[in-house]
Amino acid sequence: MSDQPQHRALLVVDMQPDFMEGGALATEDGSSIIPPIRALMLSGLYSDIVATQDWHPPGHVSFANSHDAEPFSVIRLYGHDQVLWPDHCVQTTPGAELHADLPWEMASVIIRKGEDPWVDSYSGFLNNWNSEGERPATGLAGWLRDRGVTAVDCCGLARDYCVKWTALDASAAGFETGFLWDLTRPVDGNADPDVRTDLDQAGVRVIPGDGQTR
Ligand code: VGL
Ligand code: ZN
Repeated sequence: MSDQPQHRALLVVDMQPDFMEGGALATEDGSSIIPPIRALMLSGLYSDIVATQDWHPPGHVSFANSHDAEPFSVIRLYGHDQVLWPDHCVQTTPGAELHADLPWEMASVIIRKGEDPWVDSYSGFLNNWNSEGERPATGLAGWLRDRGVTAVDCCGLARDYCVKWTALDASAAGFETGFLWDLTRPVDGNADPDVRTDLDQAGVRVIPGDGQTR
C-alpha cells in the first residue's frame, strides 16, 4: 500500500546481458534502463528488493536449437504455445550474469528460473506449464508474505515476457502490483498494446518508473 513503503518490494527481472544490445535475445534498448533501475534500487523506497535471473541448462526445451527449428517459431508444448528462443542465458556464460552495473548487494534474494531442462519459466513466481499441466511455484510469494510484503513493483526485461508474467502472477497471488512501464523494454515492441491490455485486465497498475507517483 502506498502509505506503507516498508511493505513494498521491487522485483528486478532478468537484467542480464543476453537481453541487452548485442545479447543473444536482445530487447530494444535494454541497457538504457540500467541507470534508472540502479537509482530505484538505491532509493530506499522499497522494503525488499528481489532479483530474478534466467538460468537455463544447455539444450533447454525453450531453445529453437533443441527442436531443429527457427528461433521465434512457436510450438505446442504440454498443451500450451511455446515460443522457441535463440540459445540465451545459458548457465555460467557471461550473457547470463546479472548485469555488473546494478547494485545487487541491495537485493535480499535472487530467484534463478528456467533451470528445469524440460520446462520454461518466465515468471518469478511460477514456472510455465510442465508435462503434468502444472505451473510449479518458486516460493517467492510465500517468501514475500513472510516479510509482510503486500505490494510489489515490477521492472526489468523483457516487458512482453518475463516482466509481464511476473506482474500477472504477482497480482493473481494477491499482491497490489505496479508495472514500471518506463523501466521495462520489450523483445517485440509491436506487442505493447496487448501487454497493456493484459496488465489492465489483471488489475495491474501501469505506472511511470521514476518513483514520483507516490
Ligand atoms: C525471457 C524469453 C525467454 C525474458 C526469458 O526474460 O523476458 N524471455 N526467456
Ligand atoms: Zn529464457
